[in-house]
Amino acid sequence: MTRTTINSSQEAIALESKYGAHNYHPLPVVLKEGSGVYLWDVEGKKYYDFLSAYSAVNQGHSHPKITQALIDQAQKLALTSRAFYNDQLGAYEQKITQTFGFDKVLPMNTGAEAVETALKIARRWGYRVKMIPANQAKVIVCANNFHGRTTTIISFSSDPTAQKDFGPYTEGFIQIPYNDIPALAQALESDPHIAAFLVEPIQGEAGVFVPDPSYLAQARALCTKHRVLMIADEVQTGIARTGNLLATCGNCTCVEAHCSGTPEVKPDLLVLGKALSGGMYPVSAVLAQNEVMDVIEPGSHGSTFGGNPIAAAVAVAALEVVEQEQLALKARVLGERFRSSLQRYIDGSKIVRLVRGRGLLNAIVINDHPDGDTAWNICVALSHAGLLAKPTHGNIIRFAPPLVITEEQLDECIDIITRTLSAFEPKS
Ligand code: IF1
Repeated sequence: MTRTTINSSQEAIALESKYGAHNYHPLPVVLKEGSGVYLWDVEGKKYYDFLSAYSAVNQGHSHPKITQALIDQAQKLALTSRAFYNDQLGAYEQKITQTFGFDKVLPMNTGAEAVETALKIARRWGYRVKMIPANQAKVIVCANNFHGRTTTIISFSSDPTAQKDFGPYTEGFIQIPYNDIPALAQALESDPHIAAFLVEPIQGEAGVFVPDPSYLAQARALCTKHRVLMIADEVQTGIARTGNLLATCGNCTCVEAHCSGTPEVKPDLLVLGKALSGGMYPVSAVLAQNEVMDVIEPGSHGSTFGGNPIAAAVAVAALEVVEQEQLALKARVLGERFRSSLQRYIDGSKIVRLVRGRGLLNAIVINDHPDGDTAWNICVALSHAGLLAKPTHGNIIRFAPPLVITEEQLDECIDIITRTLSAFEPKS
């Protein structure tokens, strides 16, 4: 059978519609090439990428250093399974544990796998260290969370679209409101069998909800007080996206002298993914200190591709790019520029309610019903103007460019965004 070549966007869309599961509703843009902050579609139209594959491409599309690491390793040795050692994994494990300040890492592939891994480690720690009775371990989660799409993870989702008709659901989860310390305190006091608290430092999918400045530190203190493991899901907020190496930032060996992180917030389990590989390859990780990670013994967890030589080589290069190009500092400075520029527009706008975020993870809330289509129509108009973004929920548009964006490119994008928004303002 001959290999099909795509000659138009319409052809590509038709093939996906016919042969692909309809588990997404993409914007009608068919991308063919990417470099840095730019993407090109099949017809050669150029775009600024303001989604970064949901913060996986922090280092920019096809970063030369990361791409070269992939090519070099792929031409030597791609996969051995963990039945044997390989010459890349140990160096990567040393790099990532020293970068983020933990004793050990368990390498996986997708973010959801890493979240599942963290839940398994927390439960087993609960039984073997905290001495919770068998099968009684509970994990506290937040409403409006997003941690992936596996059956266990959607079991504690509050999004019907993600959860409905996928039952029966995994038990052992207590859901509390996000950014609500009294609710966390009450949940911790209500049940002696709680093993962990799973939290996103910023709720990305929910609409880039940034919690109160003291939330994570207070949650950390409560978890310590009740001997409950704090699991930070930094799959989307990690790797410099929010203006620090981590949004929790606890005691990592951040190279940024201007780190404004809150050092006292060091989770017991740190979950990373997405930009850990710069978007080049599925790489995720769970990091912990020995007294937690050592509940895992040979045969108790793993995956075919977890810790493979390509993932290891690519992740080392991706972390080096973050350090060498000071992407956390860039995200912090340019994020402040973005929000202050957008705020000046919002002060005179009738269709944009607010802008919020940290670093270069930001969102605007459109003055429309959550089920309205204004945000979608704005994103279609933005694509016509050469900028790609996508609504999260209904009336919220997330803006998350690669962190390698320059100040002048950002200013051009702010101009595109504000000009496009103004076309949707009611005619006074
Ligand atoms: C989709 C959302 C974002 C994540 C956090 C774990 C995972 C994700 C905080 C799982 C993944 C992705 C999944 C992707 C779209 C995107 C997403 F819209 F789904 F919710 F970013 F907000 N923790 N987020 O954000 O990582 O298994 O995907 O590698 O499923 O549509 P994964």
